[in-house]
Amino acid sequence: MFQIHARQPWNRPGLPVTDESAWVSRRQILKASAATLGTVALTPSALAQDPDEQIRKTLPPVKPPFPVKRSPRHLVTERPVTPELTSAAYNNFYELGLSKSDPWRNADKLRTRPWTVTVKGLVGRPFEIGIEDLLKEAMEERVYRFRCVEAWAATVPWTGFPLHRLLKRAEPKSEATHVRFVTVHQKDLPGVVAADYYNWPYYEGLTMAEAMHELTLVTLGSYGRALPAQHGAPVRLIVPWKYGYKSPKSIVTIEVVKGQPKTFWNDSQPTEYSFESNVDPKVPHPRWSQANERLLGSGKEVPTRYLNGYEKQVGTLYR
Ligand SMILES: Nc1nc2c(c(=O)[nH]1)N[C@H]1C(S)=C(S)[C@@H](COP(=O)(O)O)O[C@H]1N2
Ligand SMILES: [Mo]
Repeated sequence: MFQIHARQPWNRPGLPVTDESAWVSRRQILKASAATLGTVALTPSALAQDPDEQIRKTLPPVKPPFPVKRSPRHLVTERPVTPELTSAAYNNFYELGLSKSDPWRNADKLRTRPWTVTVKGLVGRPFEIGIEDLLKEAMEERVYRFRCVEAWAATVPWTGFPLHRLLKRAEPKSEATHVRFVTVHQKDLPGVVAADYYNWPYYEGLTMAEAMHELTLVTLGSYGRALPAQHGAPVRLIVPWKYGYKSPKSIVTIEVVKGQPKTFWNDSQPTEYSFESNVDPKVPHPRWSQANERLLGSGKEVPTRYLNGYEKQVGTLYR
């Protein structure tokens, strides 16, 4: 698999390139051998080394308000939901490290309490909301396709509520055109320390129409529990028709602005990651095709869908 957001030669870190697909297959091999060996493999030390057990430990316990009711209007029928442990073990969250297994391995390093989200900028009523109050909002579970620009894809049940609820509460001014999002800045996180050539904290943006769209989800949970660190605890955005980097994790600021805001990946590699970044099989990345995608879990290759299969809902935004 290609190294996705590969650094340019002049800023490439001196880190060994971690082969993420090797991790996934190693996990499968370990599981397979454990199954073959039967009880022999289930000694306490073998169990402690079982990769699934290690990953499971990073998942928050299920407690109220989770799980919440799944929305029948937001389902994915043509592909299976990605197994929870597969999603939890293969992530892009550069603050927690640059390889796919770093985020879950470093999950305990992200501090997620206390947590406040500030909604500000060109609004009549700026406000702050604590994580305890965010968790009191009416939420639903939505199963969405998820597509990383690296050409892997997942299908994930997310729990949350539409971003437009928070934006309307803040009363955006008429001159506002865009919304920008900023991730928490914890300077001691391993990826932030290792990749000091990036412009931390991570920041992203959407047009006002995209931000106000019903599909754009303030996300507090996944797989019927609170978000684990590696998925962007305690609160992230999910924008299912765009490449994954348009879905910032661990958000602390939502700012309504005038003019297109700068974004982390576009600033870092402008020729490779555009502001819009809609999923589109016909627009190749400069270094690889986007015609197909690989489903996490099965590894099956399937054709990429325009707007990640959400053309019916969001197509009018781009015509
Ligand atoms: N703060 C922050 N948000 C981020 C990223 C990141 O490195 N930092 N990576 C993005 C990318 S490239 C992808 S593909 C998705 C991955 O989300 P997942 O790991 O929950 O599947 O998160 C996005 N949000
Ligand atoms: Mo991504």
